[in-house]
Amino acid sequence: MSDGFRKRQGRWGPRISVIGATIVLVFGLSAQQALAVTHTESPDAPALVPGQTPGGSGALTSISGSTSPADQEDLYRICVTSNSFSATTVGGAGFDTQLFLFADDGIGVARGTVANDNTTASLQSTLPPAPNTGTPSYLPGVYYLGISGFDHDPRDSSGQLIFPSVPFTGVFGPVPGRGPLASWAGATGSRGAYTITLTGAATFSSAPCGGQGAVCAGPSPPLPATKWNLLLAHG
Ligand SMILES: [Ca+2]
Ligand SMILES: [Ca+2]
Repeated sequence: MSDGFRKRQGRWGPRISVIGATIVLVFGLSAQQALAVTHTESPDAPALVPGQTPGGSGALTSISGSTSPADQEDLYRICVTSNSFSATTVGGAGFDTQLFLFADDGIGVARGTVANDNTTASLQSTLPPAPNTGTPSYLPGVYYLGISGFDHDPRDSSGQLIFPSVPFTGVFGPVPGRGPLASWAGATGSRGAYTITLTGAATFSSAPCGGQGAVCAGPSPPLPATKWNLLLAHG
């Protein structure tokens, strides 16, 4: 090996390492970004099961859409992957939103799981991660995520509110004994464009759901209302 080669190797060796690390970093980020899905409503999402199903595969990080006087609510079919699930319109909407999560019981029935109208600081909404980390609260599986403007609420087949309506800042489980989602009704107020930011979610066709079936089969019992009400009590 000539002295000239050693000098060239000594000069370029670290740079090649840096370039290689940069390539790995760039391609690594690209692979991660490719797994994240952001969904835009198209056409208008239905109000009832099965809702609209964001396509693609991998983590679902946001859903954007809109409501209007003729389009009071939207429902999306998603996969909840863990207790880290959360959904929020804070910073993502200019109107008074409400968010609702329903568990798919395996036969396409949407059972109330958790709901929020307002955060303590805004008229937008947040469904927080599950409060009891010791046991699964969000059984991984298929869920329906609903959004509406205040005060248009989901109801069961008897016309009963599935979730408590007040206080507006409450994070509520379903009212005991209420049935699955059958209709929406109530006051119609401000509507508009929204972006729901998600964590702990994936598209319907992704693991652990893989489309209808698999982990999603069978009942996904909703968290007892008291669990969520405790969360509210503890802020
Ligand atoms: Ca819509
Ligand atoms: Ca609200």
